[in-house]
Amino acid sequence: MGLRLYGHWVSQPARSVLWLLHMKDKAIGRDFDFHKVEPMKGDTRKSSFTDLFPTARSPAIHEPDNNDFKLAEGSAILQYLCEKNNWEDWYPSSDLQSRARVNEYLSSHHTTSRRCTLKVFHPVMMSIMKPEGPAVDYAALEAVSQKEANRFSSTWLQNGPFVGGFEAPTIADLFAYTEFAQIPQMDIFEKYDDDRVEEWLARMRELPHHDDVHRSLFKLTALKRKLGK
Ligand SMILES: N[C@@H](CCC(=O)N[C@@H](CS)C(=O)NCC(=O)O)C(=O)O
Repeated sequence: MGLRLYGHWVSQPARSVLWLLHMKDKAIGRDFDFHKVEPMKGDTRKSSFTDLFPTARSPAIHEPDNNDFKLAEGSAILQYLCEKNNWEDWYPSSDLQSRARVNEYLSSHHTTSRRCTLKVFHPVMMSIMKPEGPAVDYAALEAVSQKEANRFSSTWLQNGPFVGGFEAPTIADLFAYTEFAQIPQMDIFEKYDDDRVEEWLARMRELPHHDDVHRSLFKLTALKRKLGK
């Protein structure tokens, strides 16, 4: 088996990678091995993981038959898979500047859109895992999310239907979507104030395999409802 992917379906960057693989008709067990790691249970800090991936973060890939190649970081993995397989529909190469525009988003993602997970998703996740803990301040989480979405809209959705002004989605959209979409998907609030963000989310939901790759998140939302969180 050529490719091993380490990750978890609730992880945003792992979902983005899994979504791309599914849309390229790559199936678990046939085209790649999926190794489930649970960061919340400390799996990414175990030596069995860090010996392979010193960054101690999933998603990560390993190609034992390809110079024993190992790579972490969701955006680097998306770029690598597209370049390796010539998936130019997801990572445009028609001109240098288009690809640079996608790279620009991917670089900015970690200090912008990723806040949706670090500042919003994580506290909600903790409240599900430790239901006896302090109540979540949903109004504060909504304020953070709306601010981040407004910034995303004015920076990336100004010039066209997809991130960076493209007419079709790229790996930048796959990477951004899992951050912004999870918040309404988890009932943290109903919708974004910014219409461009809502329209973009709706376009992305139409992509093949959307529901397949989000199934674990839907289950988590069902658990959150059951706990009254
Ligand atoms: N910059 C990384 C972030 C990856 C990341 O935050 N992974 C989480 C799971 S979603 C993780 O492995 N956390 C382990 C830990 O914090 O110990 C990427 O985009 O792939």
